[in-house]
Amino acid sequence: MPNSTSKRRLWRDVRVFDGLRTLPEPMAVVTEGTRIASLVAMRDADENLVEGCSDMGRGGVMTPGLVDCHTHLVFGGGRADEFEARLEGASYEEIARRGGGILSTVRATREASEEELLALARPRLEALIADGVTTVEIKSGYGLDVASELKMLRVARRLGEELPVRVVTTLLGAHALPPEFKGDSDGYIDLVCREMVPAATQAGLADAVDVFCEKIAFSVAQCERVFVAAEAHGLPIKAHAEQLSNLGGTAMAARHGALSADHIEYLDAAGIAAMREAGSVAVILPGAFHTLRETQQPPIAALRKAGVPMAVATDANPGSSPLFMPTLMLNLACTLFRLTPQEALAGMTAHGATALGLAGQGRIREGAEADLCLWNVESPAGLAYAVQPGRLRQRLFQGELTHGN
Ligand code: DI6
Ligand code: FE
Repeated sequence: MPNSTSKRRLWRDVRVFDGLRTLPEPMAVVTEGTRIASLVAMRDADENLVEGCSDMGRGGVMTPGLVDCHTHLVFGGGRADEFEARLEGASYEEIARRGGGILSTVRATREASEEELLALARPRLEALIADGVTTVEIKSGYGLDVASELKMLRVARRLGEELPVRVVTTLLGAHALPPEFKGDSDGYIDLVCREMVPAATQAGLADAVDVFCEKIAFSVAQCERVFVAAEAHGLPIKAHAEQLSNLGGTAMAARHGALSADHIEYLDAAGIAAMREAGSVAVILPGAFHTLRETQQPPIAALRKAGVPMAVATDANPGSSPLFMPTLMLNLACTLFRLTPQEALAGMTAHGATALGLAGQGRIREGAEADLCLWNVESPAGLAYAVQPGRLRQRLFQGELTHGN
């Protein structure tokens, strides 16, 4: 009997979306241990390939495991009251200015214990996993003091230890101004730079550092100070930028070599040029656009023309995107922003991985990690076309079957 690390599995006659494009012919795919061992056209599959493989069946659409590169999955409390207030006409910014919004989640998150936050986040992450996610980024940003930010990051790390998914953590200390620093946002940025970034680094809890560059959050100059601190600690950076207005945060982040700029509805030509120059990924978040009933579209056609890779993510969070379904984001990215289904899928596989500093992952090719999904859909475009939970037939994480049989 081969042991589990050398076990060979064979899928026949699958349509493969390889992370960048749909392969033209039906394929045979073999995994061995934690890797993809072979990827060959069905008509070239011979006896040698099949030798010693367990038969995983035929048909279906295979994609890399989905990569959700932007989430805020760890939080306490809920914001249904804010949802209702927005439906009655209050704006996201007004609610934030009167101490609701992100700050209401901060209150609930500070009060919750690490165990409570873990118990709350676990089913959210299980929902993403059931919809095909094998890599997820999770941000802090609802603690806004050193102890509470570290508590959130520890929860994110524990989720990755307890569930079959790769978790990448991001310190988002500069998400909002906590009430105890009212009137002293520079003082809070001092705390982020001098205490939070060093503490998260020393504890090994942050894989990257993020900021919210916006009028209701932090200025370009303040965000730049956070990036300088991150660089001093060897951490990559990214930004929530140009979501509600154009401040130029994206161009500044790109000058610092940002992995990504996220939201970017208000991004201008100079920002796009800076991203192209830096090789930053544009992270498109249609769930927040939909939830906030925004009207300013991200500059998709210009990003496409400039060759800036576009990722698509859930932004799953209690305020602006309480939507915990990655394949819904594929649909919204196409319907709201006119991405092609292939672009949306690449955005949640290969380009999502690049946005996390994992360039080369989120692909199906020989030698790649066997993080795979097999779907009951007519074609790869079918994943974006219909919104229908339960289409995941099989899921492999690091070569292990975690869903289906
Ligand atoms: N932009 C977002 O979409 C999330 N954070 C941010 O800076 C929303 C966070 C929230 O409303 O709780
Ligand atoms: Fe976000």
